Order: sequence, then C-alpha cells, then structure tokens
Amino acid sequence: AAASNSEVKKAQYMKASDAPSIFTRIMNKEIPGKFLHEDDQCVALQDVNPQAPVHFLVIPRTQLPGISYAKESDAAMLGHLLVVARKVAEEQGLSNGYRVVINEGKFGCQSVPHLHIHVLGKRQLSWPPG
Ligand code: D5M
Repeated sequence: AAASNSEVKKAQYMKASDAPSIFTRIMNKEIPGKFLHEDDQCVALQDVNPQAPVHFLVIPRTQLPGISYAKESDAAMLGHLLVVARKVAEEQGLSNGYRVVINEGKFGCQSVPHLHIHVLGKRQLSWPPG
C-alpha cells in the first residue's frame, strides 16, 4: 500500500532533521548568529535574509520539524514562543504593528525544517502575501 501523506512528509522531514538543524547549531553556538533573546525554551535570532527592516525568528530549542508536528503537549511551549515574539517586537520598537508568520511545508515555502516564527516590521506590509 502507498504510504500516507503524513508518512511521506515525515520521511522528507526526517531526512533533513536527522542531524542538528542550522538553528540548533546556532543555538549551540557552533555557528554565529545575532541573538535578540535567549531563554531555556527558545531564542530570538536576527534573520540572515531580512524581508523587512526588522525581521527576526523565534525558535524553540526543541527541534520540532514544523508546526504540522505540534502536539497538545507542545501547547505551552508554542504559547511561550508567541509571548517572546511580542516582547522582542516591543524591544525592537514595532509600535506601528508587525506580522507574525509560520511557514509550513512546500506550499508554505518553509526552507528550514525546524519550527520558527517569523516577526516582520518597521515597514508597511501588504496583504495577501505572495
Ligand atoms: O524561513 C527560514 C528563514 O531562516 C529564512 O528567512 C532565512 C533564515 N535563515 C536561514 N539560515 C539562517 C541563519 N544561519 N541565520 C539566521 N537566519 C537564517 P522559512 O520559513 O523556513 O522559509
């Protein structure tokens, strides 16, 4: 029988996430990164390819491959990521608003298989996104 869609997706993700992700390696200080926040559950990192004057990522230390893998037991951690996004957005002076984005999978244009929340601001964004 053909593998289910979720099995195929998992196989694709597992291939990419067997090894520590680029974000895990940055969190472990093996690769440089500009940290805006660090705590026991997550970090906020300046995006290396910014799409707005302020563009940072909130990344859990747990290497969840993407939001499609979130379980009920991840709920508190996921909520914490959003609160950190809000706090760092304030510190970055995003008083006129900002956007919080999670890209998931191929159609979502996800490129790093380690869950991360994008926060973009300091310019007028448009809607819908491309
Ligand atoms: O977004 C992945 C994001 O991660 C993308 O905006 C570039 C960013 N990125 C990739 N490598 C690095 C490093 N080394 N430092 C900081 N930021 C990085 P996605 O939602 O997966 O498309």
